[in-house]
Amino acid sequence: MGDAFRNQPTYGDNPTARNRGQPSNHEGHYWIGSFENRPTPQSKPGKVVGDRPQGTLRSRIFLITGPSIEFLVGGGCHIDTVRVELVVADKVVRRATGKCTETMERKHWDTTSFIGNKAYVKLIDRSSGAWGHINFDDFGGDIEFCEGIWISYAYSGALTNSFFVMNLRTCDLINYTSLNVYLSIRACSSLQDFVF
Ligand SMILES: [Ca+2]
Repeated sequence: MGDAFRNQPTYGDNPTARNRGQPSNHEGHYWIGSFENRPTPQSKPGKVVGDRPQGTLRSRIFLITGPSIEFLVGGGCHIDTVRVELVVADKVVRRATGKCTETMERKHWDTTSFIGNKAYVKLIDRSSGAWGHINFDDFGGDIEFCEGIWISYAYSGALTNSFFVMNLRTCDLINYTSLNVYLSIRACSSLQDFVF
């Protein structure tokens, strides 16, 4: 939503490309920075969109599988307007922001009480003022994103065909056929048995 993340992700250490003196400290080739404007290696190094654009960006749904998730965060330091959120059951349960430097630092969140829950991460940029941007990268830890899921067979006295569609955004079962079937499905990478 909004414009702040329209040109993301950003390629390479774009702050250093404009001699900012605050290296991004990103992992790999790309990261997210709502000040930056270098979406491809071919884009001109050092270009920015600046602090003016605002917007939000949310991840796909994932399953929290353990006590810790981690990421790199940088950019602004005003948590009321620029931040990273962890959302579980429609509630914001963790928040983090930067330290008013482009250089990202590693942050850990204790997710012990959310193990087994579906969640997503939301990036917020609701500032057009100084340090009105958020940097984010290398999200990981005890999470598993939903991957393609499906069903292969059903049993209701006799082997029958069954079918369903997994909504990969919500991990929810959104359609199926057959009644009284025993379905063995793989949801969010966790093998689970469902009886309908
Ligand atoms: Ca902004």
